[in-house]
Amino acid sequence: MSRTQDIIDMDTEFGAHNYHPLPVVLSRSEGPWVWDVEGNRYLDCLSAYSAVNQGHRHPHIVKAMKEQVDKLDLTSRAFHNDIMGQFLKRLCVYCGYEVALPMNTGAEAVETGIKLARKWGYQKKGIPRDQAEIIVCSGNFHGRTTTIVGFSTDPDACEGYGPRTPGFRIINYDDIDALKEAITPNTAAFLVEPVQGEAGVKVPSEGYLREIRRICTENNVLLVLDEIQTGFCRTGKRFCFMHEDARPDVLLVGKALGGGLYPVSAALADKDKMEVFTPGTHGSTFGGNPIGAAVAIAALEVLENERLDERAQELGEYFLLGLEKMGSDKVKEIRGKGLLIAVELKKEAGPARTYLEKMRGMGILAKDTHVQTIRFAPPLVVTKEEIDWVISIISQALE
Ligand code: IF1
Repeated sequence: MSRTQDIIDMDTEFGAHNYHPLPVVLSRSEGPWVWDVEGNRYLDCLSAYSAVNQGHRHPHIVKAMKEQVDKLDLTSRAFHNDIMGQFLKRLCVYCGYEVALPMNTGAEAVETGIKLARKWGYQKKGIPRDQAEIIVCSGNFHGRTTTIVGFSTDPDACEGYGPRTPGFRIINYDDIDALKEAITPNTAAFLVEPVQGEAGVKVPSEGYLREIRRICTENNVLLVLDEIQTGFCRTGKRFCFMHEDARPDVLLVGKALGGGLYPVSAALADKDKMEVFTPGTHGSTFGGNPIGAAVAIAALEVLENERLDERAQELGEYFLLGLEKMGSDKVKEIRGKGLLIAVELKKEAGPARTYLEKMRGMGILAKDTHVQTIRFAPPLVVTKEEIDWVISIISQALE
């Protein structure tokens, strides 16, 4: 039995079977690269779903984490600690908001956005008690809590977890008229992803974000943008909403805020909205903890110092152009924004997973979504030469 198979067997025996990973066992990482237990090297084209935008084990973030570990660990929010404030200030400045509420996972940031929107709806908009509605989109992915999967349209994510939390109304994505029609006097918020990641990197029509911003303002509805996957430079700007000047009332962030080293998430808003939270009305044991705060400060510093927004923009265009030049007859559509890219295969090409297995054999790790689509989202520190190489492998795999 190989070492790889032994480890996979142990995962399979002792772990719940809620995933079906490629049969590769990773044991080391650096920058855009990862290595398996047999010593094979792969270019990571998933970046842990954009949680590793800064590259694996970025030395600046690792250093900050190690220094913090030697000073102060968890204190809880019952007391102040000497680093959370610096983290929140830095995050607010980076994102352009007055206040942030720190949590840990993306789903918790989304739950925070939902609670904020409902409470704002009752206190500020005057929606009658327990009548608040939040509009969401079909094909959404916002996390896996019971409430969040309750407004999912993906059977894998939501089947068997009913009853669904009431108060959500589902409309088509990228459909302005549907939004206008769905708004009622009881609508507190529109919760949406600026690019739908899990739905297969669905990039909405040009002007969509600008238009939803305008409609929400016009109707006194909060725009809550889930930038957990698209944020922190992935799409070529600090945040995807910046492509269309569509600053949301509530911005939800996670993933790359922890630089791949620690789960850190947050909801950001201005004071007039965030003030609906008062002591005891929301929180978490680990949100704002010193280790996470130190990691997040360093993660933000890397994004700024290395201008990863500009880099994602430039390399994203380069990657897309290279894929288009490849001209494979198996490809139905190539789409993306910045370094969040998808190659959708024609039905007759068979499932994407077959090609992913081939690419793995040639040194690239990527992930399919919805059977027919391969997603490419390498760390933003990847080089042009590495992208050239990735394209040559994709091209060979599709032959
Ligand atoms: C899994 C998908 C990606 C997210 C957006 C909130 C969350 C996510 C836009 C929740 C999380 C992850 C979760 C991960 C797979 C992955 C994913 F395929 F499931 F949809 F990235 F595309 N909003 N996405 O993308 O954040 O609570 O996980 O920190 O296996 O569930 P979380």
